[in-house]
Amino acid sequence: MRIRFGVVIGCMLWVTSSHAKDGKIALPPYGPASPRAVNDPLPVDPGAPNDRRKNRYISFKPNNITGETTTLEVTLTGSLPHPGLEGSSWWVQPPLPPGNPLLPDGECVALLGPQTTAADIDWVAAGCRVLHVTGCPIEPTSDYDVRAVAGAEVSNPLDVSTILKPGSKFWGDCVGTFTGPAGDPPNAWTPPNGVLNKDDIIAVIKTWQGGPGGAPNAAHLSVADLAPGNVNRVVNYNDALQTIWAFHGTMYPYGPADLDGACSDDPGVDGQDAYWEPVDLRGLGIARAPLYI
Ligand SMILES: [Ca+2]
Ligand SMILES: [Ca+2]
Repeated sequence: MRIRFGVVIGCMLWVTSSHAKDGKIALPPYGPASPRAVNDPLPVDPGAPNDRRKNRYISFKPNNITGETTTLEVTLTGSLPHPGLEGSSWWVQPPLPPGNPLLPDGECVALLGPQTTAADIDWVAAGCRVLHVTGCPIEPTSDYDVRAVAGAEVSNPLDVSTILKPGSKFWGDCVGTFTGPAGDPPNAWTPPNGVLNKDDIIAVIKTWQGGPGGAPNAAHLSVADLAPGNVNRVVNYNDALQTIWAFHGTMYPYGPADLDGACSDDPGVDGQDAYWEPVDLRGLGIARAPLYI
């Protein structure tokens, strides 16, 4: 645990600026009144189904001190899709209402947004033993630092990364292979294997068909939810088609994220606009025909 001096200096400058502007000293927009120790966020337990790299989610344990609250900051430290955004930070918003059929008990989903709307939350009491964070800033082939903040106290960063680019392509590698009923563990997808093939496409389609009592080879929501740029926390035809396009060589199509954590140029409400534009696949002069659903 340590005090992050950049935050302290930033707060001093911010307060000074506010004072000079209107003669008042405003309180910071988050955090309790008194600094205190804060636990470091932790990786998901080794061997757990979510202990893996993903495309559009990062997953970790908030690990706040029992009965106390923290605000979670996510900083982009490395990016192949948008290196110009490296160093940018967004803040985890309140967890979305529970009940998503693709999420086990004790797991939550939250979006990224600006600091002004950051959530100061007892994440464990909120039922978020594991937190899956998504949004436009979470992209494949990227690295992030996650810090917990409580007043002036800042945790050590937890380093988390999304998938490595598979082969000559840059995204869509969701899983490895399906273990089957005799596998160890049985009926589970192994972690992304650096290859984008039929198994990744099948995993997304089976998750789309899944849900409560659905296909036994459905993947986790955070594994199969790839689209649109402003991730919608459901797995449907759009996620399946994006995986197919990725298999055909289409590069990651979304972003960059803005300061609010949104994709300002997200192609359409559900990404459909991207399908209407013929694409020259791999520069070979082969135009992809529009696909109608
Ligand atoms: Ca794969
Ligand atoms: Ca989706």
